Amino acid sequence: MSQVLPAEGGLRRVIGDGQALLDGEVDLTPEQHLDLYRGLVLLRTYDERSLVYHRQGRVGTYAIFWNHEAMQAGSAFALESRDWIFPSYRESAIGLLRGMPASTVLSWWRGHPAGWWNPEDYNVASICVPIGTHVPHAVGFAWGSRLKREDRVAIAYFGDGATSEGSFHEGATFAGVLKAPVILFCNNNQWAISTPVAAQTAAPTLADKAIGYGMPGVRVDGADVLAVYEATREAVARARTGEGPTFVEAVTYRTAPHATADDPSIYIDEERVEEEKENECVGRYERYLLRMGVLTDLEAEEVKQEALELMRTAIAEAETEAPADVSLVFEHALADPPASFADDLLELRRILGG
Ligand SMILES: Cc1ncc(C[n+]2csc(CCOP(=O)(O)OP(=O)(O)O)c2C)c(N)n1
Ligand SMILES: [Mg+2]
Repeated sequence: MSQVLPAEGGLRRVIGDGQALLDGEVDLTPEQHLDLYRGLVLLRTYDERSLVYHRQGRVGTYAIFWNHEAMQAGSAFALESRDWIFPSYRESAIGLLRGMPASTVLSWWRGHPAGWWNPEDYNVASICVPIGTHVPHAVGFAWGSRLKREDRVAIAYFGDGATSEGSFHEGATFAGVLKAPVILFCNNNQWAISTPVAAQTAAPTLADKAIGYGMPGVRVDGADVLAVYEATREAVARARTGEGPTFVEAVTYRTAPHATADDPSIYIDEERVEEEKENECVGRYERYLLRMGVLTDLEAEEVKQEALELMRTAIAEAETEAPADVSLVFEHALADPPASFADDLLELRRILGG
């Protein structure tokens, strides 16, 4: 039986602090806990190594997701492999949880065509960079799957800022009206680059928006992987039984810059960042598993070393890809390219010195 504890500020919580705040339990076997932990560590390692690779000039601009791993791993763990994931740039590496090679994701951030995958290979849609435009895609996909009686659920990941976008509103409206089997998963890290969540809505919480679309809104502690898992599992069950969509608001505080090109020191609350780092999601779950006797320090170290090795191999693989020819930019832009593209390509080759 699962046991989800009510938490301060109306956020669902399962993991305690090893002291006064008691641990809850979820309905997972020790093996499942370890699988979830491996996924969490894999995402963390991907993220930390990517920042280093960026500083070394080996990947381009990169959207850091440090301390967002619990939202991603916890929610994805509640899905079946036939369910579809619609990620934003913040969930760029979520495909790793579906067996996508890390070199593919690294190639994406290197701007190389090897970074594109066939969504049907992993049931993971392309990474969406425009804010919120994938919400209607996920809803349409989920509705279509239902019409085809495929028993697939879709999940769309987006940020707090995305809830101000028209496409979020359109997608959520359709989802509610059509009872689409979809989960609208909002990563509320409280910032849209330098715009605080208070500037996105006058509603007390983002979950409050759900009622206007006729769907339940759930709020969870986004750094508590088990609370995220539980909340998403319930949403998945609702979707599968035809009850329709759920809006999940997973709350954290962004501890890293928006992306590698951002300097948050001029707008962010540094004290709050430090607090959040102290309580970051991988350490929290690790300590929980140690308390439960499901994990040992030695096993934790092995999991981390495996993930590091995987990343070392992946970056080496990504770097052995032959450089892509710039003509690809033009060839795949339009089905019927204008004649001027030929001149543009020549000009680009001249600029690049090719
Ligand atoms: C349609 C659109 N408008 C503006 C941008 C520029 N932009 C990139 S990230 C971002 C902030 C998004 O914040 P949020 O939705 O909270 O997601 P987070 O980055 O915090 O995960 C903006 C405005 C964009 N990518 N797409
Ligand atoms: Mg945000």
